[in-house]
Amino acid sequence: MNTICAISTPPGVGGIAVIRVSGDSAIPMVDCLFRGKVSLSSAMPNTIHYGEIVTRSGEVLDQVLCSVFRTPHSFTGEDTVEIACHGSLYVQQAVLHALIDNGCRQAGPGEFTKRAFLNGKMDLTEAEAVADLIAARSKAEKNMALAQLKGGVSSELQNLRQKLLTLTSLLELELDFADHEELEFADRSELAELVKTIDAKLSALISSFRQGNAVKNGVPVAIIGPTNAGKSTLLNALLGEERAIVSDIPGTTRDTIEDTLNINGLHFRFIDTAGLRETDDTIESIGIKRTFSAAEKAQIILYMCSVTDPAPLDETTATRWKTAGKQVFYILNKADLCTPSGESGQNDQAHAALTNAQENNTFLLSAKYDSLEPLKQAIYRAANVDVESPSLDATISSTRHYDALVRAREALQHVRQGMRDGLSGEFLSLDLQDCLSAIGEITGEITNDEVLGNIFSKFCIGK
Ligand SMILES: Nc1nc2c(ncn2[C@@H]2O[C@H](COP(=O)(O)OP(=O)(O)OP(=O)(O)O)[C@@H](O)[C@H]2O)c(=O)[nH]1
Ligand SMILES: [Mg+2]
Repeated sequence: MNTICAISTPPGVGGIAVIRVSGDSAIPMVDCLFRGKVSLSSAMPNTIHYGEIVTRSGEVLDQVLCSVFRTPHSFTGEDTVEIACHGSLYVQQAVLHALIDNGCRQAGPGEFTKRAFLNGKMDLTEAEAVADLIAARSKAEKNMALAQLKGGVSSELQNLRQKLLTLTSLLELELDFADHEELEFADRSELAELVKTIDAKLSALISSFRQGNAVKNGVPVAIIGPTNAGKSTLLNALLGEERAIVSDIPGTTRDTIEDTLNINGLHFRFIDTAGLRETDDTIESIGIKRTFSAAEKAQIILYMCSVTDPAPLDETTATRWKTAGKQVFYILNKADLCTPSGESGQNDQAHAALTNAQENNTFLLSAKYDSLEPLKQAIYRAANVDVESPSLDATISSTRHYDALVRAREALQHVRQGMRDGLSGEFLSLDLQDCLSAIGEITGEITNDEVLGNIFSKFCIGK
């Protein structure tokens, strides 16, 4: 059964619901159930028609609007009807059943988008962008998915592909004239330049993954420090809710606690952790191990201690985090307990020491009483993602793309090495083919059922 149908709006009651039907018989199948001024079979493409849906047994199910699209000018590239009915659960299900009784098949997850891909309406990166757009929770995610849907990533890859094809054809031309050694179509230094350019492009795409991944999954920010510093208080204040238990008993937080926050249209994952201290308690020790593991995974670390008990971060750890490319902020909490300057030499000294050592990355604040807006803005800047930036247009955010690009670059490295070793064009073009096919996997020029099944099974039904 080639004509598929599904409820495309979210499950549940709503103002309206949309049921999508696509395939060779989509228009006549809906037409059998439709009573309106004109029959849908004679309707012009891209028109909307008011009428009733009536079952074969004569039950009027609803008053609806049917949008009619004809191949190839529809999302799937096939004849399509979208039925907008009232969003009652009964009506939605009854219309769906009436369509199935009429010979339609219930669509699987992502089947409409899969058809759009198979019918050449979009390449695989654009099809994946549809799922990303549906899942977008922040402006940055939306911008990135929309750019990919509009072909931002595809066009970068097409450019690369074109360059690789030029390179391959130059080498192959040389092979054709292998007997005439005096003919040099593929000037080695020009080729080397071209390979260098392609390599730079591949590297740029590969390194955009860090940013793309952060946008898609949320930038991880770990709150770390000694017990009782006020880490859980900070998490709650940032989120504006009592997410973590706060108490003056050291060691209150035993496990990592994670929640998300949108700052300026970018998604952040804040992770509160078990306070650091020497302990014999087995469970607390496990919690502290998790604290270090959260630090390893974080992109930004908020190292927090209290002015009443300053405990600067040890140099070795600070260096390790920074070397790993993490942004570290030092937060001296409970500023409300700071005595006026001069009266409490200990507090002032601690603050001065931290400030001098850590330059602008130190905040003296009260998680309990102060506005955290300056800290939030500093965290946003540290993420180094400009939500409005056009650089998001060609940003890789999918592990599948990243993996294929790394393979493409590896193949290209072999070409570079081969050229340095003076290998013949024959061998070089084998590696070039590997590079081309890795890129072809991303856009879907080279694919198989397993890969497609894997991609589209993650979609929702109705898309
Ligand atoms: N005066 C003052 N007290 C604070 C401030 N922030 C936190 N506290 C208090 O400090 C105590 C410890 O706070 P928590 O947020 O539980 O500290 P924590 O770092 O999560 O502690 P552990 O989970 O044990 O590692 C609580 O009594 C808080 O009310 C602050 O800015 N000013
Ligand atoms: Mg805590």
